[in-house]
Amino acid sequence: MANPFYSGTVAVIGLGYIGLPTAVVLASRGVRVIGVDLNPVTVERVGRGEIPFFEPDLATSLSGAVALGNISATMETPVADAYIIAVPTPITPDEQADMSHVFAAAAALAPQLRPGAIVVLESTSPPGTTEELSRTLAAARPDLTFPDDVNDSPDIYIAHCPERVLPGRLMVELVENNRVIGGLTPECAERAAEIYRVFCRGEIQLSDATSAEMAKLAENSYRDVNIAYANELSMICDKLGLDVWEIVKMANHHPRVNILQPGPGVGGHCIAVDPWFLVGAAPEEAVLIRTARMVNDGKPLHVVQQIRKSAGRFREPVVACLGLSYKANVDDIRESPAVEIVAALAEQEPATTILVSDPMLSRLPASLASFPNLTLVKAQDAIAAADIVALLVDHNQFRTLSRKLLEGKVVLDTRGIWR
Ligand code: SAJ
Repeated sequence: MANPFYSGTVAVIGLGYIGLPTAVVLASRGVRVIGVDLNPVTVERVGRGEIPFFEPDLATSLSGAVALGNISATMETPVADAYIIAVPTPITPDEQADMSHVFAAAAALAPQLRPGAIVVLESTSPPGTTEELSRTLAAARPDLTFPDDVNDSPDIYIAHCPERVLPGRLMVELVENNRVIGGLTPECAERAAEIYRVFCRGEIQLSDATSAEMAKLAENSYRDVNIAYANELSMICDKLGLDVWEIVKMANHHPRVNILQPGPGVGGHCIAVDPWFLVGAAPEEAVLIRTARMVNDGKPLHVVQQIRKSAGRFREPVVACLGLSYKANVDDIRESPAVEIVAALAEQEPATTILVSDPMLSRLPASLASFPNLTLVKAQDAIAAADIVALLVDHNQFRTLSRKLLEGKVVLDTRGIWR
């Protein structure tokens, strides 16, 4: 049955962590969705109704949408009534926003645009990107009119709708979270909102595109700065021989204090990346944001030093490193501090045996596979053989491990779950 709120066809460009769940949630509500991805394996798997990565509830929703016949996948950008661009926006090695995927998607969709189409950019982007996207599309299609100061009823409508969903809770948060939709004109925001009203039960706030871009960056930078504060406290406490977890717990009893949890560093494709877009947009002003990034980026090295210090007392040390993903209960290793720690340790301590365990992963990531002193094993086996146990990710399986296994071991619990 077609959706009563939106009857058009939506092409979702990029079938990754955000694009695929968005495509699925639209399709399962009766919208005809065409998923587009450059990766033939992803296209083939999605077409068959198989998820290319793990996310709770995604598999059942995808197979339901495929069974309804509402979702298909292709490598070619099709003609559609609406386009949602959800491609990666990483940073370059010198921390500049890499917008090449967004503009490659724009180049592929430009020839397909028909009057009345809506283009929504979901990818997290530096302020001004949606305006630039519009100018790029306008240059490619001089036969069409685009939204600008003089044209408030253009052929093409363009908006930015940043995603806000938390990996691990994507399918719930996609539906329940509030959203910001920033249009290049108010009419653009309203047109884009028609699509999101299909599945979003949260409040939809309408704004302009650059403010929406900025709001998203402000959210993730807020989180990064607050985690940096917790991480800095943990390094101060290490130096002073204090238990940071106890300190944070006590401090959080104050009615206006809510310190986040220290960890081995900040990973993932969002919080470890997006604040750099603000630093790039205003390098002289973004002092706190840049410093927070550096504190969080420095934390894995601090953990490596702690492990090496403990290893110094053993002749042939065996270290168990528990967890590789960037956070608990996901299989995503992008920007993972745990991977960085394990790689640095393997490189700096070639005589140390490193046993790695992660219940979310069936094999070592490519960046770790070539170290001769590193093996992926079950957690119990890693702990049993280890002198030192470094807990890097707070997966549920590690929380429930018997503490008896840890007796007689040097334990470095970077997540504070075994206290
Ligand atoms: N972390 C800590 N201590 C904490 C909380 C998190 O060390 O107290 C670490 C995690 O272990 C992880 C990193 O920070 O390495 C980020 O994890 P996260 O769960 O805080 O966030 P992400 O990156 O999974 O998702 C974030 C979310 N943004 C905010 O919470 C402001 C999500 O809503 C966004 O949609 C997502 O970024 C994104 O795609 O931008």
